[in-house]
Amino acid sequence: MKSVKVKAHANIALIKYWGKKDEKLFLPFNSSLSLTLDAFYTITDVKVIDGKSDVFYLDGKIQDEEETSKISKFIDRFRKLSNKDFCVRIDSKNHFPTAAGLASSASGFAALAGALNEIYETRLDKKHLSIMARKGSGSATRSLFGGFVEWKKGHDDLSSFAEKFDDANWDIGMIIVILNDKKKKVLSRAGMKQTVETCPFYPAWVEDAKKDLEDIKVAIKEQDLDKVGEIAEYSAMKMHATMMATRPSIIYMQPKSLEVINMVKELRHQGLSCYVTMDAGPNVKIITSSRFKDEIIDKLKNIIDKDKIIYSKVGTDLEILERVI
Ligand code: 2P0
Repeated sequence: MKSVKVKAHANIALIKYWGKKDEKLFLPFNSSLSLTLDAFYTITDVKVIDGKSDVFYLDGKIQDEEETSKISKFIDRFRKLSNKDFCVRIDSKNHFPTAAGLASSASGFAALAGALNEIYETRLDKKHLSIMARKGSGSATRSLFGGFVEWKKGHDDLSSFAEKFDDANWDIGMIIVILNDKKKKVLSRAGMKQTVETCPFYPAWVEDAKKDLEDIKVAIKEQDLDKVGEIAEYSAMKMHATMMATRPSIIYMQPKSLEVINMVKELRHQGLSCYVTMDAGPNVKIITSSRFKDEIIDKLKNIIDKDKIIYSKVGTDLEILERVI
């Protein structure tokens, strides 16, 4: 029986993607740039089955019709491209809390796209696979690659894709502070739409993101942790400002998030290189390096359970773990 097992890592944007120009094609208003994380990943098994509909297991639980039909629509793209109409059973396991603002959809759709490319023998190269993954979830387009990854916004289906910008073969990593691993209230997709439609500052966000992207690319090439962190923090805080200035306002930050942010600022004042970024949830990610991480984690332990603090190094490209075709 044909089967494939694929691993893809999560990514955290340093220059954030927030808002779609085209909701059907998942074309973003601005280009983004992320760091792939080693400690958070999805492993997806896909097997050919005899049935007339796909079967979808997430973290060991069979998914209902609604969830399965979303995935089936994504699989249909591969069925159409390959002219093969067989159905599949998917077993996807997230090695981190789902929907906690840690972008499990990114590694999830990246792993799924990688597995479907094998099982349907569509032979898409990484660029075209990234275009496919994008249509599952925007941020998934970046999770096919390790290191620093740029998602070029493009202007149509074929020009919007991600590619590796830099291997990140230097001492940079992230401390993930998990403040809430429950499903979030306002999903990113709805939050983005509301921001585009009602935030009066949104055009400024789009315009400013261009410069942030150019600046961070220079900082990455210089392997300058402080510059990279400073620009990333700026991008994240601007994104949260646009979310807050919607009608009604969207506030992902919680009191604990602010406590961590203030602690990071204080540690920075004391000379440690550390900067925050946040996504569509209350969790805080601290951009730092192995040199500073222990000292930062020690401080964090005063206010957060130690099992909710995870240091991650840089993750690698999508990996095919097993392939029986
Ligand atoms: C990012 N986020 O760049 C931004 C920053 C959250 C905040 O991409 O609608 O799951 O599937 O394209 O990719 C999370 O949103 O949204 C996200 P869809 P996605 O990582």
